[in-house]
Amino acid sequence: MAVSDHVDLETFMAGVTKRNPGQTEFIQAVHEVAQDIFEFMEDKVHYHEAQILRRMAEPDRVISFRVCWEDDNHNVRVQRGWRVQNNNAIGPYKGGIRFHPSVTESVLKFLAFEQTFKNSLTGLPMGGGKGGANFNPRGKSDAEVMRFCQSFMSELYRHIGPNTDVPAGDIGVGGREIGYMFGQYKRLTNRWEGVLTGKGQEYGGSQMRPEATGYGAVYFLRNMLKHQGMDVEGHTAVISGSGNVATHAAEKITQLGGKVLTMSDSGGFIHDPDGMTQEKIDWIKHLKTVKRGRISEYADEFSGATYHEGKRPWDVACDLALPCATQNELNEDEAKSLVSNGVKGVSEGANMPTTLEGVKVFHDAKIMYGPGKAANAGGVAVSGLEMSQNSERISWNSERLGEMLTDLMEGIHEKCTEYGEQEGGYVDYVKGANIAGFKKVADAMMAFGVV
Ligand code: NDP
Ligand code: 2IT
Repeated sequence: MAVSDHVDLETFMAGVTKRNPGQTEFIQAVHEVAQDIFEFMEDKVHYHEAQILRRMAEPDRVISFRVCWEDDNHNVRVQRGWRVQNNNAIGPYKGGIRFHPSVTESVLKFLAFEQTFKNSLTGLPMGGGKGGANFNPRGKSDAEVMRFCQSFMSELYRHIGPNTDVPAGDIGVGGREIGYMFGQYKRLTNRWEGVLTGKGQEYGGSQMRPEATGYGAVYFLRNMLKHQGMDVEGHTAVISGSGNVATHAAEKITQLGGKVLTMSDSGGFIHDPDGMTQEKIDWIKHLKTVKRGRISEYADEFSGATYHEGKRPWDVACDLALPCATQNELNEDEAKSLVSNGVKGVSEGANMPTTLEGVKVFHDAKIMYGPGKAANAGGVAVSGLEMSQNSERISWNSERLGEMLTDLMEGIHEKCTEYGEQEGGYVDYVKGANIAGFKKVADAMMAFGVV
């Protein structure tokens, strides 16, 4: 069959849209990848004939289940849980679990699809998966969260395993939830094994895992800046979110001599023109993980800081922007605002935080733009290292893991430039990440034949 006989991008996307009605986030994520892969596959008939991209955009399986639990007032509550096992060509399914009221099958399918490319980029043997539930941890007691996690794991445990599928944290799932879920898995199976990552240090967790995503996103930004002869030092940064990824990104920017001006949550953002210090960042970590408070409280605590209710931080002038909260939190107008205020580099700690239109604005303006699947891969990379340590029954120290994380992020940056460097030196990191991530998984799938 001649190459021209194969479906084009438009026909391919029409099929994806038809087969996944209403799943806007999933369709968006596939579209962003397909644009680059169709160009890359133009002269590669074998990928077309094997329908490789179509197969990658069809999860191996989607498991959906009921999660019942009892709240503190003895009301029976019912949530929906999922695990999307997207692709295990290059290793066991691997990816986080998200507890948030906005979780739908579409959201988890997009995340599992993205994870497949991200995990491939790390160079470690991990396939792509994602799970979660439409459970809202906000305002719940520890006991309620524990009962929910136990009920969630009572179904999930039969679908996962250290060589099958290894979940971790994501939005609404941190050390506390991983602890409850690991405890339930162990109780149900009578096996201690590395079935989850992001575990506590006392029971097989890895040093540097809590820091890895945020630090990694800053290392990726530093690599992009270095490639153009620049550095983080002396630059201002606007960060969204105030969870695991955002606080560790803020910490690393600050350590490298940058000045963090903002943080946010779903209620609004705080602007601190004096910039953050380690002390202020530690205060936010405590606020969010122990007190479980709101970012608005920052403006009451630190003079000079202001709170902007219901707003996102992208109109604040800055050199660097790090969206670290959630998907589609930075749109076309906000991207334009960043560009007109002189932003130099954007590194995504979150998954797909910038809309397709926003990404186009950055590319047209030739802004250094690191997409989540490359920039935030440090988290899952250190999860991969946690799996290795669990299998070998050893623990590496944080110094060694810190070096490994730095090297892994440098390796990902190199892969992106290999496939993304344009004439004149501008790097299209989206294209680079998509093609490099795709190639490894595609070639593994080719080796397996039609399965
Ligand atoms: P956390 O739960 O620790 O923090 C999430 C933060 O984002 C909170 O500040 C939360 O505010 C905010 N947020 C969540 N949903 C929304 C929303 N709909 N609108 C506005 N703000 C929102 O999660 P993480 O820091 O772990 O995750 C943040 C992002 O990073 C996600 O996109 C995740 O997929 C991605 N990521 C995480 C990795 C990890 O290792 N944890 C690895 C790679 C990517 P509020 O408290 O108001 O809900
Ligand atoms: O989006 C992500 O990469 C994560 N939430 C981390 C996944 C993991 O398995 O560590």
